[in-house]
Amino acid sequence: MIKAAIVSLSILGITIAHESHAQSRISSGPHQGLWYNTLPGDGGTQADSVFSGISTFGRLPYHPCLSSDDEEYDIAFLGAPFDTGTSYRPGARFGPSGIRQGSRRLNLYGGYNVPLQANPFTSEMKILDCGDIPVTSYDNEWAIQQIEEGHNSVLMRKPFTDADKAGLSRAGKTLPRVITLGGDHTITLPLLRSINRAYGPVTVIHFDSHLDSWKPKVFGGSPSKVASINHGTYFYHAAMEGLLKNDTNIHAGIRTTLSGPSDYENDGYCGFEIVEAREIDTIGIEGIIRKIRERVGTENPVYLSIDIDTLDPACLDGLNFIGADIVEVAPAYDTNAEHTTMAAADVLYEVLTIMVKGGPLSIGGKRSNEL
Ligand SMILES: *[C@@H]1O[C@H](CO)[C@@H](O)[C@H](O)[C@H]1NC(C)=O
Ligand SMILES: [Mn+2]
Repeated sequence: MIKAAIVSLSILGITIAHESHAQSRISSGPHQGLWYNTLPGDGGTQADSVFSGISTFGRLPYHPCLSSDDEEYDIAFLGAPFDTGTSYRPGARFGPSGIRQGSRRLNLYGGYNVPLQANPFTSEMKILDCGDIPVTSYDNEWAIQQIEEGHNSVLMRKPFTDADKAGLSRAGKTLPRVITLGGDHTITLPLLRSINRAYGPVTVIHFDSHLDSWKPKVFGGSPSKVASINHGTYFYHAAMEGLLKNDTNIHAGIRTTLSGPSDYENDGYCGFEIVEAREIDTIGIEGIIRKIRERVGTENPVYLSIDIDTLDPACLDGLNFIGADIVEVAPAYDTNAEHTTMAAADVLYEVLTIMVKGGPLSIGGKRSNEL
């Protein structure tokens, strides 16, 4: 569906045709006809090829949401360039810009997702790239607070499409969805704190090869309170803070070494079930999908967190996703061919399509297309 609502302004004799979020182009003057743009999102740059223009996620329009709230949206991409919670190789502070670079070609042919039978770039839902949360790299405690407040500011706004107003549910608050570009995995703690302020405890699906629920004394040694919050422990803190709905959360793709079997016990205490990577050989992909679906149910508000070391959650269409992140993309260790950033962008394209198919959120975080 092509977006309607073309607003024409006449300013000093110049006519600007502005299509609300799909595309814009030079429509008058001596160069009319010289430029063209047939891509379904161009970041407002009027670039006519995937290799030109300023990078936004999927060439979506950019709006600096943290400095201005005069643009509404249903789904916002938001960068969290933080990597000082990393145990081994830092560099994910460059993840947001890397993923945007890797996402340039997502809608080269129009963006229609064949298996999911939807085009997230041409739906009635409005999707923006809100830029990055400014995050200090000198003070983790401060940075984590910046991420929580930055995310919460973008989350707690009236969405472009009010699913409740359309009579789809009782009156109440309806929120946009935020997809966060990390950042190392530590960011999921402040993101869940922000989500908690909107939804209370949520269900988490976590794609990763590592548990990330380690007790601080096991992972990192915990010499201080600040050090105890890192990319191996944030789920432990999230569970202890009551941010997770116990017994509904699940990891998929686990293939980590442990300090011992007690790490799995502690993980269960934190509220998770585990799908190990090797289960692909026993129960297969279908079995894994079934296990995840049975664990989370179709009604719980689900937060999706994807560590780039596991891939492709596209089979999870139909769940009630209220937000997501992708983390640990460190372009410095990528190949020159940008394989990792492109893979990250592709994964988010699947997530975005699933969210768009669910429709705008309604009260309590229910997707309106399922009501
Ligand atoms: C979560 O549920 C599990 C399994 O029922 C239980 O063993 C564990 O103590 C619970 N965790 C918390 C933090 O309440
Ligand atoms: Mn992780």
